[in-house]
Amino acid sequence: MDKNDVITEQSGRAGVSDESLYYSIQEVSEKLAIPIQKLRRWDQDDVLKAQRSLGGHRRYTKELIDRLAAQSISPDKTSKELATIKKSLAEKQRIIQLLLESEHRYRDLVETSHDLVWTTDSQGRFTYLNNAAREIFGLPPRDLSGRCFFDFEAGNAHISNRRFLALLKRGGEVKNFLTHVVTARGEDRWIGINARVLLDDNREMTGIRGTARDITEQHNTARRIEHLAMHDTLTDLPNRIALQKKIKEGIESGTPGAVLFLDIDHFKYVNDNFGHHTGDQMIKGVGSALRGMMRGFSGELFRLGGDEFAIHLPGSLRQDAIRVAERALETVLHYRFQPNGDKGISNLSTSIGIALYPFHGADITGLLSNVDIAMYQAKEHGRNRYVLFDQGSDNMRSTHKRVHWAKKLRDAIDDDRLVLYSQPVVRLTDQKPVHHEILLRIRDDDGKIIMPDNFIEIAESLGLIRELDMRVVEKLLLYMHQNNLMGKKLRYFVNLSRVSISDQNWIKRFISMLSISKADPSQLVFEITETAAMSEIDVTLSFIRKLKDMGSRFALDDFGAGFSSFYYLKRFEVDYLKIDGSFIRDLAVEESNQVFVKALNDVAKGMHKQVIAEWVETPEVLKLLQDMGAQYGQGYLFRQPMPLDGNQDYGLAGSFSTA
Ligand code: G
Ligand code: G
Ligand code: MN
Repeated sequence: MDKNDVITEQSGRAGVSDESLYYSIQEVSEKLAIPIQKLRRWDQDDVLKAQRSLGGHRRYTKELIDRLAAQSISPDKTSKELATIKKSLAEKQRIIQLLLESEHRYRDLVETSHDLVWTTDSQGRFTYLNNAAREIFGLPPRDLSGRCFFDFEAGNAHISNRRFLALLKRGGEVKNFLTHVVTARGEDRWIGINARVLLDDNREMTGIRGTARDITEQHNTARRIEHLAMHDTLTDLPNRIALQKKIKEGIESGTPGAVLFLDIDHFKYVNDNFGHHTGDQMIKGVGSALRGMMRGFSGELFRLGGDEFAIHLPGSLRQDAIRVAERALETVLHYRFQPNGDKGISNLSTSIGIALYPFHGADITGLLSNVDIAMYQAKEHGRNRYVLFDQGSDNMRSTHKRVHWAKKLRDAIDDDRLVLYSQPVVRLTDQKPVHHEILLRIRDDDGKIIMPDNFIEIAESLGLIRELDMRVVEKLLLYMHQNNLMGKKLRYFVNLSRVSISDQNWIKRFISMLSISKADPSQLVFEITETAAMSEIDVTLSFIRKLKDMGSRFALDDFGAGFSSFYYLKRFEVDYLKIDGSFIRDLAVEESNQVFVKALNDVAKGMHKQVIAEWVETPEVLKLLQDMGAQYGQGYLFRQPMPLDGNQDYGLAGSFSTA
């Protein structure tokens, strides 16, 4: 090897540049009387570090080795004592070298770190900062000495900074503390700080040391995601989730507050007649009008979806809430909407419900459902008004019930939780099931079966019965199809509400549904209650005629419960009369009922209508009916209503209990 090879270590430190200044490991071993093996280990362990030649051989500076050799004693005079000295010397050497190296490494790391490394005195004034200070404070480290974090705090960051100091003093250490600073150049920075208190021997605080990192980007991303989750994209107003969060905070704060629900009146009209885009524009417009209005109040506006807005007034009572509601009514009333070039849609109005917490609900669900109810009341009372929730009002209660059921029924329809039950209609002579009546039930969220007397009336008043009736027939047809029951002699009796059969649109849909289904309409018998049929005779008659033309049959349900039925009986052209159960159940003990039922049966026969006696519960009643010559019966004696699906066995053994 050329003795003048110039070698530079990769690290950049000077390597062996002139071989004449170095000893080889053999030479050192001789001079210091230390085995080569040991020298190698010392080198590895940084006890006595060698440099390297181009060929990779260890080289030791002559100067150092000579100095060491001069201090050491020749090998033949080696005593234990001397060995100890040598050892301690080597140890010292090792420590010095380690310190040098680690200091070096440490400096490198600190100076080039993207993280800010800082120390302060006991007053929090910077005593050291690395170069990252430029990024975080916009100033070089030297310009920052003597200053402190608080000099750069942004907005209300001083509040959190006080907390930071308190935490630090209490715990001695703080990790990932988030604070907001403004750089010397005026830029926003979010920084995360780790800090540790420095103590002297007396455990007095001498300063603080720590790191800090610019996390502006992560912070902004997190905030953007949070914003998206908490805001409505159309209006950029906070959304329902945000409202719930705020109300929760309000309730938990222990101070009362108010929540307003605003629902634009007849928004559906705008949407249907001008298109969804225009609808959206209008929502945006109303939203910004309301937002403008809210500048005069200390509260927050939310968009819940569709045409629904909400206002949260933390710390407000009834008076404030009413004032805001009145202003909101005016604002919407005066708002003029101009869909691109079209003439403005004026006369917008809104209905507002108000509820106060904790008075009208101390939990979110209760409170929101009460605001909802108050809003529905405002609609019912003619719109363009506000209604304050009132626990004691009957109106409110009935609205509550309606809102509750409206939701429940819609959910049941959407989730397909309508369950069909069936009860056989038997021939009384031999009690053989010949037909079936379909009876609707709803499976509740928790699996419980809800009986129709809980919901039919409400479904009628909400108009939802139309959907229920339609679904029941659809489900029945599907069942008949899947079980190969189409084209059989079996007839299914289905109850239809007068609300359904007096709606021309519904009739159209119903007939088209029947035609598409390829069902044989003659397998269907529609039951209409006597009273219902009477209330709108013309409508009922036209419906009956249409379906009879298709082959379906009709039954007059609950017959006898109404009046003047005989007179109309002829005109109705129904095929069956179902004698109201209240006359049948006690037939054996109520003689007057026997007379009545006998008369009904005779008249019906004379008119060529078939009679079905409802609620046959005992063998005595059965016997009486047989004696009268009544044809059909239905009742618990034969079988209780059972789920249609588990119904293949038409026998009488009814182990089901449904009532
Ligand atoms: O099923 P019972 O099982 O409790 O029925 C109670 C009432 O509910 C009956 O008067 C019946 O007419 C009505 N009803 C049951 N199912 C339906 C249905 O599918 N549609 C309508 N409109 N009424 C039904
Ligand atoms: O549609 P209509 O109102 O006819 O419905 C018949 C109702 O009578 C259903 O609620 C059904 O569950 C119920 N029912 C059927 N058989 C009997 C019975 O024998 N006794 C009594 N009390 N109710 C019955
Ligand atoms: Mn019925």
